[in-house]
Amino acid sequence: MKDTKLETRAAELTPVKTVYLRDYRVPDFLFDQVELNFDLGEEETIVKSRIHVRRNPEAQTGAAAPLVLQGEELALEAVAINQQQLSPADYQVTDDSLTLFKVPEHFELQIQVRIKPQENKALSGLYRSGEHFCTQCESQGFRRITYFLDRPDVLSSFTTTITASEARYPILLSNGNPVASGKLAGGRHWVRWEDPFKKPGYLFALVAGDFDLLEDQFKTCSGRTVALRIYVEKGYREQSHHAMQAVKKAMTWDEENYGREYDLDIYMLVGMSDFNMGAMENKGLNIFNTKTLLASPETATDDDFIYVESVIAHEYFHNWTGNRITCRDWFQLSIKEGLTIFRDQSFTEDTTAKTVARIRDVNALRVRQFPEDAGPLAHSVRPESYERIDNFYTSTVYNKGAEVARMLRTILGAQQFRQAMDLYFKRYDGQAVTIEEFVKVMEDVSQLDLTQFRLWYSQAGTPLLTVNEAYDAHQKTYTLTFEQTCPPSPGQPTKKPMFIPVKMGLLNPSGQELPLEWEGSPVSTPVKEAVLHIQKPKQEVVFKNLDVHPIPSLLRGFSAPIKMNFDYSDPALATLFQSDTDQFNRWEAGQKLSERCLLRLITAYQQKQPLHLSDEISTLWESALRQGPEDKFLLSQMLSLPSERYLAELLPVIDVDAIHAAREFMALELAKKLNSLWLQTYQALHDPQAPYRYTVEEIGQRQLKNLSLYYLMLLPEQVDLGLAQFTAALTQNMTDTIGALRCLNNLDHPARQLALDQFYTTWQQQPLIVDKWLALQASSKRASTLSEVKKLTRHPAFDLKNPNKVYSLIGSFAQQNMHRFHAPQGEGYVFLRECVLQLDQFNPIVAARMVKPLVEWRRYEAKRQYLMREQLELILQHPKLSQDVQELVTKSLQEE
Ligand code: B3K
Ligand code: ZN
Repeated sequence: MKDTKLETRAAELTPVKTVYLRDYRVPDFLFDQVELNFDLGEEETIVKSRIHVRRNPEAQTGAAAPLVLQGEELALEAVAINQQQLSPADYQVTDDSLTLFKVPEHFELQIQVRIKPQENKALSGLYRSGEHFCTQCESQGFRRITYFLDRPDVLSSFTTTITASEARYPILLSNGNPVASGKLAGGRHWVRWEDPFKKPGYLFALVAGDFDLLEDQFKTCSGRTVALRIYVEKGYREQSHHAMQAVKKAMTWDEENYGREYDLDIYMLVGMSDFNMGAMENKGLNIFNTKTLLASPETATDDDFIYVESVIAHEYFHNWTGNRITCRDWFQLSIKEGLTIFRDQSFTEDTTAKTVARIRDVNALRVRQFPEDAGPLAHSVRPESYERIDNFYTSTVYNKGAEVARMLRTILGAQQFRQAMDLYFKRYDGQAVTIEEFVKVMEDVSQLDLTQFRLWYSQAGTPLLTVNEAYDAHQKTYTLTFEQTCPPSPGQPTKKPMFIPVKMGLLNPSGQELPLEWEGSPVSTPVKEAVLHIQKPKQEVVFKNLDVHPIPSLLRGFSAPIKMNFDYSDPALATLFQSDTDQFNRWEAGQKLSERCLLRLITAYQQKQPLHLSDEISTLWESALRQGPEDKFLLSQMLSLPSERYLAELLPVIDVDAIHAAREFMALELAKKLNSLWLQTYQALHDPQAPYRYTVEEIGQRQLKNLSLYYLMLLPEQVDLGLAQFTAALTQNMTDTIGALRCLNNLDHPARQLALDQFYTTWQQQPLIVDKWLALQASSKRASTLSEVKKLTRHPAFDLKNPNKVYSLIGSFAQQNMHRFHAPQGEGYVFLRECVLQLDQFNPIVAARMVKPLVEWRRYEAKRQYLMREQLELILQHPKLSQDVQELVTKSLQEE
């Protein structure tokens, strides 16, 4: 179907320039040294820059090519070359550039601009957060500070001088080390910072204000002492101790696991309340959204504690994978993001609970990345083109990118992978590189041909691997046949077969591992676990000397980011659930069994049949609860049902009502069938007097306890139990407070409002806790949720200008609460469209993130498709639409 209306509208919109990977050219000029001077004022800020420029000897343009700098929202005051002021005839200024027509081979360029950080609500460039100044320059924020070659392959050393009122901004920070400071007339002062490491503009940072400071130090493996400083808003020092522990843990881990030592004498972390993303790895001066930095037992849950630790590790790890070695262009983003996510995931696996960490990462991949890879915005880990790079900080670039790095480790083995990483750091330190160069070190070290493996970077879509078995009792052979396909994605109608590493083992019917011997095995002696290299569209592997028909344990630890089909019998899954030595696959087998029950319930619901759950699962769960793994953290994962969003992925057409009804029914049945066991577990683990301690053991206990409470509170008689836990924990232990409030929140019972009110009254001064309060109400299963969310947008605690508030209220509703967001008459969609358009007027990055739930409209039934599409078209008709939102909406409406 040709959509002329859409085409007409697209023609009316601001023309968007598509950037292609194939158009990459080296920069025409290089900036060796950059001196910046900021004069911070209450109305406006003056930025002066002095840059040593030279023509790039490798430039593909001629010696007469002009110097074209990027710049947005800047008031140009003066430009000089070698101290000679230029006249307006010598240059041209547009909305997004400054072109200097005639420039020498080498010269000093001076520019002066005026900017208005106070009016910057896009939170990109230099802006205000409360009483502080702060920056966010990745990817293209530096051009909102001054005219610059704002691209990651132009690396310069920076000296930054900041001048401001001493009373209002006693602390003035930038990258590197402080080298000089002084006082000026009129109560002003200045500080100069020098960063000895060359960096692109996107890693520049400036922070100014009054802060609380937490200090510590770290002795590196070579014996140097690094000063650690955490700056937080006044009154939050006590909530930053966990972050300090995390920094030291991350620094040690990177030394031990990758041989990476910190390179500056100071490492600074700053918490900001207004921040579009989670955090930013600016050289030596990482800036964090407060939600990824602050945590104390009474204010943060176990999950928050783990999350804070992982984000701190992530930003720290960027110092080597991102800063010392950065990306050549934004298409290579995964070279720093995918790799660094893989590193922070490994850190969390090593420092908390290995299997649980893996389960959580796989769950996130399945519910976020898989739908993205199957939808209208699908792109490869290294995209071929973009309109707005901000739209490519995606789950594909980050999380699938991390899986690709993980597969390389699986294929090479831990030892060779480490050697390859060592070579990567040695070969490319101080450079801006490509994904190709990363793969090359893997090849050089392993001597493997990774040509086919490279498809993981260039081919979008989630491969589907169908596995069939045949046991020959006479020959004692067991044959597995692997067949792979990959669905088409935009711009990629046909796909090539991928290199899929399948880690696996075989169990006998009583759950013991069998020795593996097969033709083509790289080792001659039998092993218990193997990594098969699946590379052909159809491939057979024949295992020998097997006396019994084995149960295969496939794709252990989720060894490749794919979907896999194998027709297990229910008893085979039960055996894997009980006995597999791969803990991840134990969990996976249990999920598969639950998934089967849920799919049957969904069909029954759709056919208006009565819902029924057999005793199979509850029997299995009962024995797990009685004698399952000692690890309670893992057990709590094994006794959790697949999420609604996960189930949605399994259906050809998403039926939100059936999914919700089936899952609620099954949870309630499990609550009833195992009622006394849940209570027993709860009572055994609940001690309201016990102080909070952040240990893996105790996190596991709290998780299992709160899961038991969740099942118990599905039954009306247990309201008091939750209320009692809530009241006892309210000022002491946020994990238990939320554990109880999350359950109360779904009830049509006066206790709900009572608890929510008490929660707000107690914590209204703490913005991050108010965010929890908003998020909870937005994710309530109750029918009135949408009207409550609308009401909350007018609550004094809500602020559309603060991204955390937006993500908590609107994001939780539209992204987490499938059932209520997809209300049958489309009221949720109208609400989201209104929010997106309001947001888009001042913060396009956040607006574009919020529009995503509408983008996958094709996955729903005809009526919802129509209603969602209607809102997307209305968005497109708005007279002032950002390119960020425009790109996503247009792509989502394009013909398949
Ligand atoms: N590199 C930043 C993300 C910046 C996003 C720009 N739109 C945070 C991170 O991944 O560590
Ligand atoms: Zn990152």
